[in-house]
Parts: sequence; structure tokens; C-alpha cells
Amino acid sequence: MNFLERLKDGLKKTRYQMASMIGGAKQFDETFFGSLEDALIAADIGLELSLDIIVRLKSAMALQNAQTPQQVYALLKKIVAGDLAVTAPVVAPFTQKPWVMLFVGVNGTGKTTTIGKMASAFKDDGKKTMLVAADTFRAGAIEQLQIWADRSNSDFIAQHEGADAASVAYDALEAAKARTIDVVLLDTAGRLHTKVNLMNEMEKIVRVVGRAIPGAPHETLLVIDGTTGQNALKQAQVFHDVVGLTGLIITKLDGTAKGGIALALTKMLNVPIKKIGIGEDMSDLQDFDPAAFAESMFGDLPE
Ligand SMILES: Nc1nc2c(ncn2[C@@H]2O[C@H](COP(=O)(O)OP(=O)(O)O)[C@@H](O)[C@H]2O)c(=O)[nH]1
Ligand SMILES: [Mg+2]
Repeated sequence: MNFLERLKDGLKKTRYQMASMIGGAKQFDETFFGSLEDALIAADIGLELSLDIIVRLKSAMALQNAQTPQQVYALLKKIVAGDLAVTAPVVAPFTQKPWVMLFVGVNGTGKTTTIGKMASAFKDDGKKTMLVAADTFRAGAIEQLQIWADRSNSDFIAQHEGADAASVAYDALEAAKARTIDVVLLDTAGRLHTKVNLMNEMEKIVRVVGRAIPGAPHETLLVIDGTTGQNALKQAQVFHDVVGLTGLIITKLDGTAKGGIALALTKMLNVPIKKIGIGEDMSDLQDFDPAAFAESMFGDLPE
């Protein structure tokens, strides 16, 4: 299976539910919209956005005089694809050297794996990459990143377990300048004892990184596990408030994810989805394509 087929496979539960719900509709009355609301919520889109989508769908249906399930489905799909296509004014990548990317997110969402995958893609592009173990919480985390650094032929900077994450980041950036590195990928911890500690640490890393290289971090990417439900929304908002996210990366869309969390997140934060992950291998990370994602969540209704 190619990447798109695997994404479609991952999201098939949502697609089948949507198609059977709308395909089976006899009329588009309040009972129908109630069931649609349930289906959207079941797909992890969240109550608020689901209601908002239904309001927009109703007016699009009136405007276009949509009467068949196929017409209604097409309108819904178009609304979802539009909501997924959040763009934000970001500085063009690699306009500064080193280009600094900071990865944040709670424990286990896939930060380290994503960094490894991205580093290997940058390497294939001929870039000089550096991975930085600013997740100093546990020795295993440092070793795990080292393995990805070896695999992707990247420079690797780490200190001992328990070292101050911000100072690891600062030293790494000084080294990156000296070594004329093109792109620095900073791994961070997501598992400090309290949310306050975690956020204080994130805030400090951002401050220190900006001191080492004015304008850095150039990208601050939140990695989210696509199988997390609505909890992800609260998580993401907290990170956004503290570090100012420039992009989202949604992982584990190959499992039991329903897909709607991607939609709810990007719409809530007005931050674009940059990449999606559908597996643990090097090649299992791809650019986000809103239309293809909407297609994977909704597919087509048979005539
Ligand atoms: N199935 C699947 N597993 C993933 C994906 N991305 C990461 N993982 C796995 O999720 C687990 C946690 O990943 P890790 O990178 O260590 O998360 P971190 O704690 O945020 O650094 C590991 O077992 C990864 O192999 C993905 O897209 N799909
Ligand atoms: Mg990690």
C-alpha cells in the first residue's frame, strides 16, 4: 500500500460511518442533522466544531438546493477540506542558517520518532542536520534520539540525564553555528512532574534558543497522537499559549484514529498541520494534504 492507501485504511472506520449515515438518509430534517452531529462527534471533531459545520452545511445546502445524499455529502466534504486547509504566515523554511525546529508535545506522542524521520528526509535533500537531546528526563530518551541521529547521519548533541534542557539547547546552537549546520531539530521532554514545570521548561527553552540565535526557534511544532480524543485540544491550547506553535504534526493515523482531531485542532488554533505520521518507519511521515485527508475521512458515496 502507498501512503495514501494506508491513510485511507487508517481512517476507514470514520469513512464507512459517514458514508452509511448520509448514504442512508431519506430526508434532510432535524433528525438527520442530529444523527450527523453524533457521527461528527464520534469522528473526534468535537461538539463545538461539529455544530458549526452543520450550520454551514445547512446554508450551503439551501444555497445549492442540495437534495440527494451525494450532493449533501459533497458539500460536507468540501467544508471539511476547507477547514483542514489552515495556512499561516510562516517565514519560508531555510531562509536562515541554522534553521531551528523545536518539537514539543506530551510523552509518547511521537516527537523523537518524528524528528528521526524528518532528519532523514532533510539528509536526503542534502542538508546538514543536527539532533539535540533536550529531553534530558531519562537516559533512554537520549539513547533513542542517538539511534535516530546515527540512522539519519545527523550530528548529535546531548548531555547527561537530568541536565538542564535549556542549556543543552543553548550549547547545541552554538555548536550548530560553528559547524555550519543547516537544520537543528530539538527534542524536548513531555513528562515533567507537573504541567507548570513542563511549561516553565518549555518557556525557558524558547527564551534561551532565541538568545543563541535571534529569530529562533523558526518553527515550533506540536506533535499530537492522532488516537487521543478531545483531550488533545486542551493539551494543544496550553502549549500554544506558552510557546506559540507554528505547526502541528499528527501521528499514529495508521491505528485507531478517527481523523477528526486533526480538523478540530487546526481549526481551533488556526495553526496549519505540517506533517502526518502513519507508522514507525523512516518513510512513514508525509506532508499534509487537506484534500487527500478529507477524502480519506469521507471517501465517496456510491451513486
Ligand atoms: N503506529 C505508529 N506509531 C508511531 C508513530 N509515530 C510514533 N510512533 C510510536 O509511538 C511510540 C512513542 O514515540 P516517541 O517518538 O518515543 O514519542 P515521544 O515520547 O513523543 O518522543 C514509539 O513506539 C513510536 O515508534 C506513527 O505514526 N504510527
Ligand atoms: Mg521522546
